[in-house]
Amino acid sequence: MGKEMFAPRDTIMVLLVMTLLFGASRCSSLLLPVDCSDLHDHYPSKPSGVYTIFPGGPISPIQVYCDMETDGGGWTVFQRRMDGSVNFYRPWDHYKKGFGNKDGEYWLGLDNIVLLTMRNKNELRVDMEDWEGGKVYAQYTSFSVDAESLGYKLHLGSFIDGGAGDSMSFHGGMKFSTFDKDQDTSGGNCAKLYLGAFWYNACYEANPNGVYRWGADGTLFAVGVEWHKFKATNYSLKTISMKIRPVTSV
Ligand SMILES: [Ca+2]
Repeated sequence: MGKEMFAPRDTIMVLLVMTLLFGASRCSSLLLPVDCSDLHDHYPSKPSGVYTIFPGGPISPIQVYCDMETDGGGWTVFQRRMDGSVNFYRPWDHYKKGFGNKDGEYWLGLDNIVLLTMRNKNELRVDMEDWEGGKVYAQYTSFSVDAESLGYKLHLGSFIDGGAGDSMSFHGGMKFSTFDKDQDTSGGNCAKLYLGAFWYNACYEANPNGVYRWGADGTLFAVGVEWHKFKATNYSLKTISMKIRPVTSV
């Protein structure tokens, strides 16, 4: 009996866990991580990579790239540019739902970003790299995005400089704009002018969803993947990634 008990008991445990899993109205953070930070808390040795998270509950899994290295790890990446393989000049519906490849370039989708930032206070980190090997970042003490009915308005906290300079505060309080939905504060259409999609003001200091170009290029004015406080106008970055992580209460 002593020998036999082991396997059946494990089976019963698995069944019990499955019952809890599918019967629960709220997801368990241990079994169904809500974000990369949750995953990192429970499995600290997991490397950076693509994981499944459940910010909208157990019936709506999404795949995302988790940065498990930068500043202690646990970052949920919602935007990433690295090689120009994905076209980011896309309409509203694409920015709402998300597009691209999770192990490469992608936009996670505004609805997912809303879900990820509505529950807890999150910080934002933007890592970027130029074509000369320079690596810098910009960080913000809080980051959240309102629902679509409010235009996906951006809320940003205080800036912390990691060498990039502050090119994002200019976009705080702005609604999101794409070429087919102009919610910027300019008389023109910023998304069409600068071939991107963002929380445009009139128009931008950061254009992370612009056209991927190989460094300095002024052929078309300011349409690149730009961060003005770092490399000024007409310099398209080699990489940029935008990531969030819950802030532990202070
Ligand atoms: Ca406009």
